[in-house]
Amino acid sequence: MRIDVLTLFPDMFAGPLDVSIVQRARAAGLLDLRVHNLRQWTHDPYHTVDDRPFGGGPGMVLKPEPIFEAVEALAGEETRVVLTSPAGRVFRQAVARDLVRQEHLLIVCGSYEGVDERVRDALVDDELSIGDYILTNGGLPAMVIIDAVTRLLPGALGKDESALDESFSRGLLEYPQYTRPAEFRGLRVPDVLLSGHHAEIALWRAEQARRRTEARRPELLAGREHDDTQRG
Ligand code: JCQ
Repeated sequence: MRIDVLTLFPDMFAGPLDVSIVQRARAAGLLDLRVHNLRQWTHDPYHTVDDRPFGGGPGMVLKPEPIFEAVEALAGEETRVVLTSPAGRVFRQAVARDLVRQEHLLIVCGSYEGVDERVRDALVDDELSIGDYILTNGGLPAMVIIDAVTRLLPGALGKDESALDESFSRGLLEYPQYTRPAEFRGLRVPDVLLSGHHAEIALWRAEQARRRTEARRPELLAGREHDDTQRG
């Protein structure tokens, strides 16, 4: 899969995508990631990317011309163009599963300044939010999307990682996990996990996951009755 990113802050992308599973996927040729500075598609001496909003008001707006030129240079017939913004539909695991099917993603990083609406109208296939808060720019949302999508690429996870993933992807929060020692500073691991009774352990974990989900994210349980995508 190829992912291009269009950003005003390409330096942000060094680090998070150079480690762990994403780096391994890049090294293995599963992910071809290319980060581009939007200013590369300006033609004036100041490399202007924004301007004042028509109709007045505070702040600046990202100009359409550099974004149009960049998208036209980078996108092909099969490219899905994504804009990151708090006004988008919420990026969830189901959206990651959908995006990973694409041959090519082009992620346009929005900015707190806002983006000329003609970018949305003419270029953007999908406007995505990673949650209800305002960030300074779309770099972090882009990295979140890239991380979540990359680990779904066939071959990106090792055998153990994939197995773990399946057991956690049933629409519930995780059950509690413990490792050695069985007692640490007087805090004991639940007896059932030390018992060796696999059926009992599975039951205990299912119950813990359900209780924890009920307490912290009840809307996940409510949604599940009508949604068989998370159980298969
Ligand atoms: C993305 N959740 C928060 C901020 C406007 C028009 O585009 C904008 C983009 C941003 C940066 O992204 C976010 C965000 N998901 O703040 C304002």
